Amino acid sequence: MSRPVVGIVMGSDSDLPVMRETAAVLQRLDVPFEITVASAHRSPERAAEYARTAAARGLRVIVAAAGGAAHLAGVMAAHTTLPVVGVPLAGPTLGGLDALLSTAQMPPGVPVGTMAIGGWGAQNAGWFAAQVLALSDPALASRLQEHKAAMARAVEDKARRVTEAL
Ligand code: RP5
Repeated sequence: MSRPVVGIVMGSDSDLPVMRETAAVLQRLDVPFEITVASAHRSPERAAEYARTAAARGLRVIVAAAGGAAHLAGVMAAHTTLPVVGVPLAGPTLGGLDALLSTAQMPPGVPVGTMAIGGWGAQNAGWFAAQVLALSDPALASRLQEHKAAMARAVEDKARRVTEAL
């Protein structure tokens, strides 16, 4: 098993059903990752320590997901210069808009690359992390290229089926 290069960190284990989607994309692309729980509010020391030690442990991208007042990705970005990808998750109210704004509205100098709310964002966090890693991994770049070609073929098939349905 290769050393993880992507770290997925979630505010709670209740975020796992959505964040499995990031894991699935990384598994599909054969990108080694780790996944854990750390909370910006409930375990601030653990969260800071995770980010501070991430680069030395071999991680190259951090994906941070949280719901509500979602400060986890921002805390990651505060403690590392690795690229941080934020995934805002929907809580019981506000549909994730709270988490989207908390994750995206970072002050200058401390960026979080913020994805869409929920499952789309979780999937794209995987694709985005892979695209960052592909800058120095030609084999991964080629797998990403194959994926783009497959998506384009799928659209062609849909267009043909729509035409044939009428
Ligand atoms: C956030 O609060 C977590 O990321 C989660 O989305 C939400 C609820 O957490 P639990 O109460 O389910 O642990 O910090």
